[in-house]
Amino acid sequence: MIIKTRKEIPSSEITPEAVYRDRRKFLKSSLAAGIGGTGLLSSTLNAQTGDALFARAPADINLASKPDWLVEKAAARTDAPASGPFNTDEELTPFDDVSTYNNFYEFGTGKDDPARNARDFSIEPWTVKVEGECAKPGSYSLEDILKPHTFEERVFRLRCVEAWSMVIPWVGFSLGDLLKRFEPTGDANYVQFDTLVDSEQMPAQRSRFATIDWPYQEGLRMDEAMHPLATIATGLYNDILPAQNGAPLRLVVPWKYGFKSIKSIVAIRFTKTMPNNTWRDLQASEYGFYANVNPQVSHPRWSQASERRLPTSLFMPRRIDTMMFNGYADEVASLYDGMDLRRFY
Ligand SMILES: Nc1nc2c(c(=O)[nH]1)N[C@H]1C(S)=C(S)[C@@H](COP(=O)(O)O)O[C@H]1N2
Ligand SMILES: [Mo]
Repeated sequence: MIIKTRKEIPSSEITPEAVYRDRRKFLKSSLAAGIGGTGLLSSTLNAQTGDALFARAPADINLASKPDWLVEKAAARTDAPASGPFNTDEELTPFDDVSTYNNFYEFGTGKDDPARNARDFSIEPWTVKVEGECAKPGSYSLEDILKPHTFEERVFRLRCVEAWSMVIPWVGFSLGDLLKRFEPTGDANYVQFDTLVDSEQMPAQRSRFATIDWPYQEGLRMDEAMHPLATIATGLYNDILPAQNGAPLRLVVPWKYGFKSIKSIVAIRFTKTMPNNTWRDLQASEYGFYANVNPQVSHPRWSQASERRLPTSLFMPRRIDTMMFNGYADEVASLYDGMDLRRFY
């Protein structure tokens, strides 16, 4: 394998991830360590060698247009704290993988469907409806929702129930800080979220074979939603979210399986009783409401004891042990004191 020097890399091949790493000044010795190195990142190598083995669709911020104010806000985000649960020293998953290996069934069920089918996704205008048990329901513009909040970088592990995982540098803020603004009442025991329904833009919503009853929905218990780790993500890698990752705003609940982290949110609903969530609705015996990452509770069809840390290849399977609550047990385990986590999966 020929490793080119950086000088030879055409600027078109410098990935957002490369720019990010330069900016953060932690471009490690990944180039030099490339041959047989354990810290080798396939897509970084791909960008630097053109190695066809790992070729994927070109990664970009797929969007019809990007609101300037949001781009500026994402770029101005404060750095993640050096240590603690809002950061990790694990290797970041390259931007190319984060933005081309996706689950976003509205754009198709294949992992590369969202990156391909969401290219012209429009987030202007964007409205979020706030409903249910709160003092300030209403229809809010994206600016109303996001402008009051300071954006921070938060580097979290994302563990899909399918047993793959990534490490993603999100841009965002705590969900609780947003929810407080709507003044939930004493009857707000849960909060539910809906994804956009727009069959013009989301091809799988026009499919006669779609099994999901749109909108995609998710929910959290109120104390989970108010936990500081529960995050509204508005970007990743210093920029706004690519459409395929849930632009313009999505949930990121790092201690739960990825399906809880609902994308492209258009409704927030405070409820008294446990709300519907899409995957439980589809197959309640396999997917629950809580969906806490738990290596001891197997999915009926596979073990959850370990995971593939992307990017992987034949030569680099990168299988690692899955951690209780995805490694966030110190922060969140107390939310579930006295609960049987086998029963409430
Ligand atoms: N609206 C919507 N949100 C969604 C999904 C989806 O299909 N539709 N997939 C979920 C699943 S299963 C995972 S693992 C994560 C993946 O997020 P990512 O593609 O940004 O990595 O999004 C979650 N949010
Ligand atoms: Mo997932």
